Amino acid sequence: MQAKDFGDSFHWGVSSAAYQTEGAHNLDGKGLSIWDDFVRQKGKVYQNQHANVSCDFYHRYPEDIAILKTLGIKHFRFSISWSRIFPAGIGKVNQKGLDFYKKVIETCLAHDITPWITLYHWDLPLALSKRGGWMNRDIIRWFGEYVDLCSRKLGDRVKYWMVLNEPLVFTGAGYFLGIHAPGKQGLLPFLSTVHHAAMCQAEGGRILKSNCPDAEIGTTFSCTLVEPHQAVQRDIEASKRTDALLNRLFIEPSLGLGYPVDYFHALRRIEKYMRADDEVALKFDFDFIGLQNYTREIIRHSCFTPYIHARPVGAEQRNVPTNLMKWEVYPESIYQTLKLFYQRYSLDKIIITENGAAFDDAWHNGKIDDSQRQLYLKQYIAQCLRAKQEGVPLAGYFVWTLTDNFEWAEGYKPPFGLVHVDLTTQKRTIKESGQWYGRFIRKVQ
Ligand code: IFM
Repeated sequence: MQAKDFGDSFHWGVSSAAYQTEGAHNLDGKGLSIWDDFVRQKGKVYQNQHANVSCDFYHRYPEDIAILKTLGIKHFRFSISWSRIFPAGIGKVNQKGLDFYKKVIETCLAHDITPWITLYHWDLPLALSKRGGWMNRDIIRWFGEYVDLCSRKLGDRVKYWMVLNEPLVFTGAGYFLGIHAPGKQGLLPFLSTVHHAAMCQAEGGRILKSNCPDAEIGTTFSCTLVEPHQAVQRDIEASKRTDALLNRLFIEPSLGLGYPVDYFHALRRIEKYMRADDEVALKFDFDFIGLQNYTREIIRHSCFTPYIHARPVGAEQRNVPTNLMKWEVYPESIYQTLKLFYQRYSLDKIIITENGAAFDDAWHNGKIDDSQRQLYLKQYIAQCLRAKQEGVPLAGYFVWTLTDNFEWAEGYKPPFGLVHVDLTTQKRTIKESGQWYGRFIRKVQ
């Protein structure tokens, strides 16, 4: 397999996110986000770690972008921190925050690297969370103000935009399970945030399109291959409900198909949050769909799991290869997921906006030998090629992630980066996987 097998116009990149990398959580006028607050609560994050400094991308972006240049990575996906731009979420703009993103964009462009911007990667301004955050329907207006400003101020330099990052994860982990910020739990907080996030997904797309008519507008979804544990009716039905939750919930309303209530009845209660014209307002014709796949889930029926009556059979229990997140390493999941989304929805353009793995890194003579990550990437990329050769309109692939960074509730324990960061000295060391990815996409292998 060679990068050129994907065609000359294929976008090879890396992805990152503001809260996970920037640090400078309270510098230069930035307001706090729900994650700045969540990490202060004892016991929420592994070893009570936080991202107040993290890998200090805020100050070290020139060095990180220079690494991209060295490796020949021409596409860089990063997110904007809403509370760096609007410290209180809406109203007064923090010029220094805007200037920071302008400088990051300028530096990318000066190195011939294309910036891809995600507008929301989970760091809601704390001030808005205190007013109900994603549970408050006013978020559609608040988010609109934020998207409008970013696209007007940065749109002349940025062609590729993504509205939300993995809405199922920030609504599910943050408002149902309570394991991510802001730590809310329950079906109703979850369903209200799902509906408001789906409304913002479409509204954000419309605002971007109107301010930047030549831009390519996308949004991203976490997606997982879901398979029944056994070929019995109860497990098959349980996997359909899980698939509705993991793979259908956010894309279907944007395509005008409504919420997948026929597959997962508990979702019907979402109607309580819907108003007369919402079904139309949920639709937006995205230029591309970002899919983020890491693994598969094997699902069995479970009477004890509320609402969904399904539970995953863990990878460790199945004795299959895993990474440090305890996620199964199953390269075919990306192929199957690409085929599923393409066949189910006839999408015109798909980008893998994230794929990657956390493995321990071994140092040998000053080098980091992370052969497991390298193998993982090779195998997953090969499955992407298989899907592309079978007609899936795959136009890009982004590794999660450039530098090791703050992995949410897991803290810094699972490293995903192509580049190691010593959090004491901030020294960057390119891992063997990073060198390999660079060689691969420079087509000189
Ligand atoms: O680190 C996250 C990222 O923020 C969203 N997608 C999955 C990654 C790995 O867990």
